[in-house]
Amino acid sequence: MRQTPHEEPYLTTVPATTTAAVPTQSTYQNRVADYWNAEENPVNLELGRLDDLYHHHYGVGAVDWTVAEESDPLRRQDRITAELHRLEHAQAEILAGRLGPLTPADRVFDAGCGRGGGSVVAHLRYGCRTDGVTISAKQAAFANEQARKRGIDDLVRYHHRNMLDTGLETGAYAASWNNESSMYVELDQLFAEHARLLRRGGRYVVITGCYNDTYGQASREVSLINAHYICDIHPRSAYFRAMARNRLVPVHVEDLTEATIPYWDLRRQAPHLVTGIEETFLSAYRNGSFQYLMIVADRV
Ligand code: SAH
Ligand code: GPP
Ligand code: MG
Repeated sequence: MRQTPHEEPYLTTVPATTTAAVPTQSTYQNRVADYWNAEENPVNLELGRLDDLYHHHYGVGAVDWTVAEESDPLRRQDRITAELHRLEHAQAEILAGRLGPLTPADRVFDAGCGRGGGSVVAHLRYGCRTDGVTISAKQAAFANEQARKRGIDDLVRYHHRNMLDTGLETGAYAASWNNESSMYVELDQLFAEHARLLRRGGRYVVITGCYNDTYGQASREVSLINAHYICDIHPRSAYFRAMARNRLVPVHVEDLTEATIPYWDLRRQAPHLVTGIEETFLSAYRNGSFQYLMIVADRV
């Protein structure tokens, strides 16, 4: 009997487990996992709580500045929280919009999925089946619990794995992405894994902070951001070199730097949410050493 695409490869080839052993994990990756297992910043949890879409990325688009002018202090806090969430959600939609067209029969791979918001956004838009991978066991468990509460846990799944070595099925994915997670890994290894997982003609999208080759080497601000998140921001050029070496051919490149500055301008004015990294991001963007970039590529 012919099985539906939904039943077919998924249940047999993608283990439902959330805590599979993470193979070949370096000491550095253990420290990264420690960071994300411990992370409970209000700027992430209070925003996510609004609609149970938990994002670990920044926002894009124009700010509604009336939120900061609100006279009632508690109401001002709430309105700023909601506005930042709206901008982070807009970022997720921009990325998801570049993955398509996709159908419910398609599978997508969310590399470095955080608490899972991006996969839910993609699923709600296309009905596609998603596999998210995070190096943090706690995040994978949290994201799976969110999917269960939404009743989509048969289609939206999260795995505690290394995105460089996922164990997911070769050539089974119509689209894949890294949303602010590529600065934790060597790009050649990362893109080799995407190229393996994507079918020919599949779509890859990355949104990232990168340092600007025209500035020179990494600036002081870029180094401070690296230290803050325990990451290793790559130069812009490294993305294109590594894509070219791994069968990923850019079809669209968008500098989102101008679009993300208003988010940071609002965030720095939110005492209930700031983490202390806000001024560094603003300086990095404004002195030209750092860029917020989206690259869309085809797997050939
Ligand atoms: N893409 C998500 C989360 C970004 S935060 C979002 O947009 O909300 C960065 C994520 O990268 C974290 O979830 C962290 O666990 C993950 N990460 C870092 N190194 C990783 C690795 N080697 N394998 C899998 N996930 C990794
Ligand atoms: C977003 O996570 C930040 C990262 C994944 C690391 C670095 C990203 C760059 C673009 C350089 P978050 O939402 O947990 O951060 P925060 O707690 O500051 O909101
Ligand atoms: Mg955040």
